Amino acid sequence: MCKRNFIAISLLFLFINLSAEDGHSLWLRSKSTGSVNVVCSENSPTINIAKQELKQAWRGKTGATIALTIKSDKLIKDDGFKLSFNTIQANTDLGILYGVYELLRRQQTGEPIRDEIINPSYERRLLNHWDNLTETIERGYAGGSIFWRNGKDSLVVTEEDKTLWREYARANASIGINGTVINNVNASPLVLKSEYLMRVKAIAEVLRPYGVKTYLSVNFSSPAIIGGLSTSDPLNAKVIKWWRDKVNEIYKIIPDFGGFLVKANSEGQPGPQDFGRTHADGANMLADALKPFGGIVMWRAFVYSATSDDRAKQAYEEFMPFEGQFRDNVIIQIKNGPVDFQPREPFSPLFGAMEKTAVMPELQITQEYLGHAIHLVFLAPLWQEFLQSDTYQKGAGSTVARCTDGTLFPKRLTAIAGVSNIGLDVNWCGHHFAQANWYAFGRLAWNNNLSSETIADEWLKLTFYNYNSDQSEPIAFSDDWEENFLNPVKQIMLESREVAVNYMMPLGLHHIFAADHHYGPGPWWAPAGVRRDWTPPYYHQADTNGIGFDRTDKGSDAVSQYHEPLRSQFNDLKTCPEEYLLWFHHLPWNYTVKSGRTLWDEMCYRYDSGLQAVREFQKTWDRVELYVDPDRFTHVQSKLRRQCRNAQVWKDACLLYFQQFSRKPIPYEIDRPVYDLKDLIEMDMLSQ
Ligand code: BDP
Repeated sequence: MCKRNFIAISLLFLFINLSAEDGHSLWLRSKSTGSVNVVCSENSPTINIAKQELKQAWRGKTGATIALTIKSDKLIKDDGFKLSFNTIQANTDLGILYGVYELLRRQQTGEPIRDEIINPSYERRLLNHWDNLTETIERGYAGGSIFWRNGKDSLVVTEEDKTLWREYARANASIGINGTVINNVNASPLVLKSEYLMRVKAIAEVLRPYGVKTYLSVNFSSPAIIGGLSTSDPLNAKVIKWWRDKVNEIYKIIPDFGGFLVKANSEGQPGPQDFGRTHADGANMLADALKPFGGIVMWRAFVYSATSDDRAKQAYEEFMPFEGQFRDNVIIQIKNGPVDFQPREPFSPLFGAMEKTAVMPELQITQEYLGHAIHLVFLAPLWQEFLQSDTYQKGAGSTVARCTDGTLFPKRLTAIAGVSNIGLDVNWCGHHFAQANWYAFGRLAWNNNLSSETIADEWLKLTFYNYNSDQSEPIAFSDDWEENFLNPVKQIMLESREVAVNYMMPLGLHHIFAADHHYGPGPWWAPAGVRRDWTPPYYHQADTNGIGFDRTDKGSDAVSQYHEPLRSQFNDLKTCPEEYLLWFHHLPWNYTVKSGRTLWDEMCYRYDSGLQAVREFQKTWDRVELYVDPDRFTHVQSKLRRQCRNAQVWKDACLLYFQQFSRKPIPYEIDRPVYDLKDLIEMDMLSQ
């Protein structure tokens, strides 16, 4: 930093209130800088929130007038709205609220406000909470559940509960999320018992004014487990009646209930196959019960069996035979990749396959496979890569986004889900930067064409800009702030996913974690008795001849599940994108990659470059100290230190392990490993 800048920053530091922030306010930190007159003839809980938000965070001209108008316009869809300088028009109250949040965001980020109609990409934009009824969260890294408590009074609803749920609903509404599944997909049947439903009702009441609908994950065996029936066979008349009655009971207390999410016949969960029935039988039975009330079924396609030759092929094989057999209020919920939320996967071939059945993407916001709440990994680039992948379903340009958002199939139900990273931690997500992933999911669900850069830019401005203590800082961001904070930190965010891929599993490697924690490396991990498809050697297939999973037409032939020209592109080594090389091919260690290096050398370089990049992130972060309040600064600094140590472990573990097969030296210009493989294996050092 030059001396002039240093003085400027020091002065800035004196005048700006950098008081400690705990992150609880998320991206909603701004307070109004003046008064605004809101003209609106309507009154409803949602409209009242809209008015209040305008008054609370208005940063436009003092004394300006803004009209909120509910008037239908056929160009305004669903929850969309028309924004102009002094009016927000929408078809619904919720559309008005979304318009208000958009206007306020633009005032805060300095984005221009002009006449524009803004419609959401997806009709249903949902979070999925993997929260257990006992307060723990499956794959949750930010404390306990915000919805469920453990112990004696666990079903008593307190004022603190309601405050938290209200803050949660507000944050979701501010980014366009309009639904939430409040319990784990590995669902306890108890949630459907009347006493639990009363808590669900209380949650739904708090979320309702913010336009966030409540949904539940259900256990397919509920009729037998809590209903006392002898079976849960979906074609059995008593079972059908049990579900109908249960659905009636739910809608009586929650009239706008959203519907059910179901994980069936997957990882030990019960499902229709237990009774010789199909996914379509199971989903349709529930759909029929929900239909009269407008409810939907989100039926997950995350299925795989222990005996298959290739887990990546199974969802497609199991679901394609039922194409067109599902009711129109059923939507098949598919994870972005064919295996399981890995740092990088090609898109699941089920996108772009179904013509007559609605399908929806499931993304994972919680960083199960991307460093939990410890690593700074901004996920928008991963999701953007997925949404913009071309499936070629209806020729070139049939991106996943267009196949799922109603563009290519206009009459289908549209939805998108993100597995939440929210918990009881004060900052909600465990890592301040993990909030950016919640934010990014909402923004992409609203507009699946937004760029990662735009999202990062918005989020950083909203989350880190320091307002004067009297909140009077003008809208324009100082050059100095942009140059010294915004741009370098945005760069960290935008690079972070690729960097994580490099230090964890570059070149198409996947699922090489030790054990079930899905945190640290364990390419060797294969204890006796563990399902083969739950062990890394199943995925990397390393031996002295080479490494990688052969999914070409000479191997498992997973490539054939993709449309041409993708099938041939992935199948042919010359055209297979390098980032998917070892996903689709088993290659010799001395295979020459695009850089001209051997595969082994390239792996070494990639692992090392991932580690070096985290070191650079640390330097960049240390340089921005003057722009961040001390609490958030040191919190992130400490997480980055840990991420760096972890990246070192990843690099050493993977290179030293694979070196046993490659039998080649690590290129001498690369920093040497600092750990011994033996210690890494014995200690499972990163078992988070
Ligand atoms: C895997 C998780 C597991 C989930 C499962 C799912 O490890 O905890 O239950 O996905 O999505 O990624 O059902």
